[in-house]
Amino acid sequence: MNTWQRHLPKGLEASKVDLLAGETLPRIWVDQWRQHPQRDVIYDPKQGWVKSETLLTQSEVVAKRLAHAGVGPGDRVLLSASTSVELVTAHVASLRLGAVVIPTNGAYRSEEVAHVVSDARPTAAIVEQPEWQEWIRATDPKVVVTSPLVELEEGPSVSLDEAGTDSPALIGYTSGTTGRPKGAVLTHGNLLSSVRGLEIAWRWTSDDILILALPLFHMHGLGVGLHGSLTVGAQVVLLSEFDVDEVLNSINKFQATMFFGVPTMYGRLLDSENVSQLGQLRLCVSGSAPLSAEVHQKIYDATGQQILERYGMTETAMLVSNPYQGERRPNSVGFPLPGVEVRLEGSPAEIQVKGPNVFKGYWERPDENRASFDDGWFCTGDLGVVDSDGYLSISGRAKELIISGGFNVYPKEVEDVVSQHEAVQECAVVGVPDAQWGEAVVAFVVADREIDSNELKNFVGERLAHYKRPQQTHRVDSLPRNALGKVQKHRLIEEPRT
Ligand code: MLC
Ligand code: AMP
Repeated sequence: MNTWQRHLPKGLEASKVDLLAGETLPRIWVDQWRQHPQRDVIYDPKQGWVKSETLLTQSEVVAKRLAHAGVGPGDRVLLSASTSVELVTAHVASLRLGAVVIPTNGAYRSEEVAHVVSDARPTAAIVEQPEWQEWIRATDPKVVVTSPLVELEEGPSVSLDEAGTDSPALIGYTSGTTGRPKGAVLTHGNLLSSVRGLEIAWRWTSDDILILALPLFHMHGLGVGLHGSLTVGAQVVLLSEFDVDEVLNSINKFQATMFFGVPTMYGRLLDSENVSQLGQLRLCVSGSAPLSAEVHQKIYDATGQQILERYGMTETAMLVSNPYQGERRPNSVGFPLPGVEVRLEGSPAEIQVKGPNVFKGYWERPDENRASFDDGWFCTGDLGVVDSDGYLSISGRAKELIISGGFNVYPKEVEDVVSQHEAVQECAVVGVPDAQWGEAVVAFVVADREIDSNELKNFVGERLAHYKRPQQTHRVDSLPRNALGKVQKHRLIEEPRT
């Protein structure tokens, strides 16, 4: 047994558990719903509790409509809407059809949407915002565009739940050095094995009730919160957005047992006089960005709750977690989850991973795929250290990435937009430590004239999602470069400015 997994309960060591039992998520969900048709599964903010039998029949209806509109196994379906049971139903229906879901952040602007559409070539798009319908049709008039209610004509019965473990299930767009987001293709097996690993590690059972205020278009809310709850047969209370009072009131109202959040959420919860409500939960998980030791301690002092920090990625789903039983160490992400192998390679040491949860590659990006794997190990771009007790800490990043409030911002993508500003000659975008967001996006510009922070914020906000806007803009005479002409971003951050 891998010593890194010694915190698993006896008999549940990874080697003894089939992480792919049940083969695909939708098959497992449908089996459970058939067995317990009257069970309340999802609490929807507008409709209240929704039963298994409703999810079963509604997902079949939506699947028939999508199939009639031309969606078949392997076809892509772009999905973007605020949290609701309709969104969940559309997601489940697409997966049951064997289609590949592209969960997409509703904050994206037209160019970001157009990029995803032209790159992934979806057959259908289920989107909430009216302007998205225009943006998608303008990019590709062939795409069938509909609202989250999927009010399309219903066709005859179709084969459902036939996708296999290796069939693609999800494409998660994530950016990189090129600045143009690329799609990480995750199979049913990738998603299932990750959830099974969490089930074991976090003792997740059908008795659990999760308060879910994370958006359902990223791995944390979708691949962990929603998929995990549905797979273990637990209940999930969906909140349409993150609101401190609503989260804390919901804990009591629903007798909840779990809450998952990003560090910014825990920081905001701490400001409430009712934060002690968190103490009633059996498990609070933090991930997607580093949780400061200070917030970890303050939450413990105020609630008695020791937050369990874990580490994951779009490309790999969940990788490493602090133990459920045992010390949950601040500034550490803990031990590899069942089935996950981790190695530290090079100097400074990069975290590289293998396992049934790790994706096979990016959508139609052979060059990036070659560069992302080292002898079968996926190179995360995160730097790590392991202490003498085997706890892994993320010590930095080899990749250029800013994480603001749990959302990823790739400097290159923002730089490409800032450079389009008529007064900007050159620019560099960096992340600086920020009490609320963890890191804040800051732009340094060489410009013909003074550019005020709001001007650049608005300029970028018209072209990119709101969280990618630079919070501050600094005008500089020149950008510091090394002998090879590469911008030395660390010097921009370190040098004092007026
Ligand atoms: C909102 N704003 C942000 C922001 N979120 N700015 C920077 N970074 C962010 N993340 C801005 C808004 O544009 C607005 O600007 C102002 O903040 C106030 O907005 P708000 O209404 O208070 O924000 P709110 O909607 O409450 O959003 C905060 C948040 C949200 C923390 C709830 O950012 C969020 O849901 N984060 C979670 C992201 C997530 O799910 N990550 C998982 C990735 S998966 P203005 O100028 O208009 O005032 C992954 C893998 C893994 O990473 O391991 O999990
Ligand atoms: P994403 O591409 O949105 O899936 O973001 C994945 C990245 O988030 C990882 O590569 C890490 O850099 C970061 N991340 C996730 N969880 C943690 C954590 N607990 N601590 C620090 N960074 C994290």
